[in-house]
Amino acid sequence: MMFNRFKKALSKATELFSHTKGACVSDIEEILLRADVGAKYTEVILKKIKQSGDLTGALKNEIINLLDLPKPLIENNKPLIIIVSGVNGSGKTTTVAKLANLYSKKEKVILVCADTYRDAASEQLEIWAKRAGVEIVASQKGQDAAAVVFDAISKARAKSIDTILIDTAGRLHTRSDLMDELKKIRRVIIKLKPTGPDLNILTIDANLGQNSIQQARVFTQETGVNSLILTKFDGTAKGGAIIPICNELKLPVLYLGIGEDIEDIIEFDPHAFVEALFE
Ligand SMILES: Nc1nc2c(ncn2[C@@H]2O[C@H](COP(=O)(O)OP(=O)(O)OP(=O)(O)O)[C@@H](O)[C@H]2O)c(=O)[nH]1
Ligand SMILES: [Mg+2]
Repeated sequence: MMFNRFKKALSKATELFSHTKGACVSDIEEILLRADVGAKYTEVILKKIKQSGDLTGALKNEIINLLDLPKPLIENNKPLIIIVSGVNGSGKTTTVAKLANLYSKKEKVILVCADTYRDAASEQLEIWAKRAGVEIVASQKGQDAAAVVFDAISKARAKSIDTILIDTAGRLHTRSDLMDELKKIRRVIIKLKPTGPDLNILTIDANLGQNSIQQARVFTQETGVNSLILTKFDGTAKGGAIIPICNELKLPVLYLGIGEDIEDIIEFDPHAFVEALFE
């Protein structure tokens, strides 16, 4: 079931990788480059597999190795705090909604609207919250986002919430005032929970491929991002960029967004991913 959903969502990338069967090294090189694996990691992979008698098998193993990065350790120190940031339109709101829906099957979750820039950001999140059947801490446009987060965490503690999911406003990594806002939100979280946000997730639109690395690096360095979710994976042929993205940033991919609906998210597992890719 999970495998089939994976296969369907990866169909564009799979189309490319299915041609690796029986291919020679130079064919594989072309496929990797077309999938946006990039020159550096294509070379790394080819070097490793060149001498192998089973090129496809070696290729699969090498890709798994490159994607298998350690996930953040989560201590059982409730409430779990998850914050999602990223550039405009990268899929933050859809992603927090999907996570709320997923986690609420097992625990008590609240959504927090710390996007105080966009018109009707709270209303948009409210609609998702209803679909997921979870509560929301709303906010007003122009409010201090860090103050919203402070209140939300205090409220969540009073209500013994298990997991707090914080949606933030879209921002370009070059806008230092907006990056400062994210830093302030993080400081507020650390004040209430000294270990900081348990998951500090950056959403990346998979269609950007390798172009996303520079902006992701700035988010990571400035705001302590500790994991990634690649969104819109369903529509991209550049899926191979997942290799340079997580290796350059040294960050694990936790989930893939594979559609616009609330259920369209899949936990990332390098083995299942590679099996689906080569189907
Ligand atoms: N196909 C597809 N579309 C997605 C996915 N995730 C989000 N989208 C679409 O991408 C668009 C932007 O999604 P949002 O969740 O609003 O993005 P955002 O990062 O919150 O946007 P801002 O708050 O404006 O920065 C919407 O049209 C979503 O339906 C995905 O995994 N697959
Ligand atoms: Mg949003």
